[in-house]
Amino acid sequence: RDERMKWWREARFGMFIHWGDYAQLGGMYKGYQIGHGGEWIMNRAKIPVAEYQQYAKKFNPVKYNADAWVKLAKEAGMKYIVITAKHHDGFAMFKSNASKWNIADATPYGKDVLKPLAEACRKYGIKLGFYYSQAQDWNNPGGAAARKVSSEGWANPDSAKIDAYTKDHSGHWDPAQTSATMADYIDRVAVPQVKELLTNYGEVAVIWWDTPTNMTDEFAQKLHDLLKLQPNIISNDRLKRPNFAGDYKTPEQKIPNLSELDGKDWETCMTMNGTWGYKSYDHKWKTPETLIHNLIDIASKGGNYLLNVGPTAEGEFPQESIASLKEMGAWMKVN
Ligand code: FUL
Repeated sequence: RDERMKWWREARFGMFIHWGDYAQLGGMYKGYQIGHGGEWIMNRAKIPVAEYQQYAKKFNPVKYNADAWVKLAKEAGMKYIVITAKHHDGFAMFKSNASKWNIADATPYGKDVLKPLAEACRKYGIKLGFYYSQAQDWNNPGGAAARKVSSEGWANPDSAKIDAYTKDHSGHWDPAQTSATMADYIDRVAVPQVKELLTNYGEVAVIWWDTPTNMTDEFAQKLHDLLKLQPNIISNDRLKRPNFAGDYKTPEQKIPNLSELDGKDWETCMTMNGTWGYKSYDHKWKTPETLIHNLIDIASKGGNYLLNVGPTAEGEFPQESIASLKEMGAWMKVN
């Protein structure tokens, strides 16, 4: 394990990328600003499955340039990238034979976006990791849904009714979501997709699981067993608690105090503004000074900093993120 963790322990700084179909909504639904991260919009606004899937028909990120993204990460001093291969909305950012709900089959763009990213990472010597939402999946039937009430501030006349429904249907808001069991979903979607991710993109350095809603040890074991496809892969601690601790802990949006450190490896993931997935109206950007300060604080305590970028639906990083990453890179050069 020490051997596998070596590069990661030296890395200190990585890029998180939350990118998906939700970028098109930019946090807005029917004229309302929907609370929570932009990537949660389907859940927070309780958008029906058929309606949400219509957005993919317009998802066409023609400005996507993997080379430029990886080059910028490299220049900022980052050593690895973790991208959302599939977030909770179940939308695969790769060509998948397990579900048509993927960027190659469901959008006019019609191409896998992970392939060029994997190539660019190899070119620049950056390690590549995949975020995969193994439990929550709001579009592929049988996937779990964390129960959250409708977004505050959204004047949906049906909210009370929908919230009552989700309460009785373990978080789901559309009958289409419960037309299969979670066991079916694990066998037919999660397992084959993770297999695809660990087979079709060359070396995968990290798998970043998330939100183990309704996971069982049996489901977790099936996914964990696939890691043998990548002998050097490491994984975080979010597959299933407590029996699948993974290789490192993942404090979210916070930097642990010295007294909280227990000798285990850890990585703080953090947003640059207030959202993981793109939101057109979130301007709460941290200053480059704050970001550099955070990096120093984390590195001095022995952790890693996984700093997020939420690209637009056109496939571009927000200007503010680009500017901050450039400033961080300039600072790294002189220090
Ligand atoms: C959370 C997720 O629910 C968020 O959307 C985001 O991906 C964050 C890094 O992890 O638990």
